[in-house]
Amino acid sequence: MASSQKPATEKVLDRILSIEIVRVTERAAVSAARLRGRGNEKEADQAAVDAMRREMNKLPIEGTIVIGEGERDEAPMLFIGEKVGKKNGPKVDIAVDPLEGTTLCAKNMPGAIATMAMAAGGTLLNAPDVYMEKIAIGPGYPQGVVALDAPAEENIHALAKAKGVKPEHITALILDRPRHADLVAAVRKAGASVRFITDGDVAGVIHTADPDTTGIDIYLGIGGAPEGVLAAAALACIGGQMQGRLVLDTEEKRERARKMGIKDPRKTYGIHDMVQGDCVFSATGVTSGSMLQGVRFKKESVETETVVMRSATGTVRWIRAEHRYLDKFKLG
Ligand code: VTB
Repeated sequence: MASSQKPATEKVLDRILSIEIVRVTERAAVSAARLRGRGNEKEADQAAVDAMRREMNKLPIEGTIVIGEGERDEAPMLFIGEKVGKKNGPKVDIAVDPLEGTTLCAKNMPGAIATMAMAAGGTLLNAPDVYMEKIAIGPGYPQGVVALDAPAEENIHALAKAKGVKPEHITALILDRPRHADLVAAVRKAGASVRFITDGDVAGVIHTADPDTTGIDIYLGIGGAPEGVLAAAALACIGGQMQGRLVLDTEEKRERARKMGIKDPRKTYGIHDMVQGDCVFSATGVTSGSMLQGVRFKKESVETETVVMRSATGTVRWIRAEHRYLDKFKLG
């Protein structure tokens, strides 16, 4: 579609938000980074939430949190349904993970990020905080070359064939969890290599977009649904394929999903089922990882690194910021 034909919301989203959103994840990352390595996941998360909310409320948007820190009564801030922004701009849906990898931050291990995505109002999947089965690969493959419901061996072989390599040259990224024992065995049986992560599957999925740099060809396994929607927003910007399915294995979870408008609890979501409209995605490093450098506190400045992406153009910007007027990071 030519840009002149795009709906008004898209243009407004494009114009104001791709830099504004960077400020939001930068602030959250700096606040969390102050609490790196202190062993207190909750406190670090709360600091990121508070900072993110403060910044978000300065944006000229009429925002609704659709992926947040929990459902209303259990989360004091950035809960699902919370309205954010100055309420003088476009209606947008917002997905946040103010501190993705709270454990990584509390232990000062690689890969904690502050992340969010914003899309035209009513276009992001409203998912409860449950698990999601996920499969993702980068751009450049025929549509449907891998599938969530295909056996792992079949997916590895199909991917290897499409890439023009032997399965030995395929690497799968998987969360290191006991629930993945069979999956890991199947991937290895197919001849592929497994790289584990302890947390952080938003970045994990994004790694598939650039296998030459990351060494990751495919992401497989069960992680958080909120992280799944955020990862889908990133892939909506940079390309690739992803499928996800909510794990709604109890009546209570199915009821929560129903209340959010999910009619088919077994639905397989593609990227554009999770992110239907124009979107922007931003992530700032908290601790240094394979995707982003963490926050650096220097004597007179604070350095952050952020990746920000826009689906309208597929532009990916890496923003290394040196912040000198540090008052902005103070509370209040
Ligand atoms: C993943 C990972 C997150 O949760 O989504 C994971 O990306 C899934 O939950 O960083 P379990 O830890 O229960 O397996 C995190 O580890 C934390 O939100």
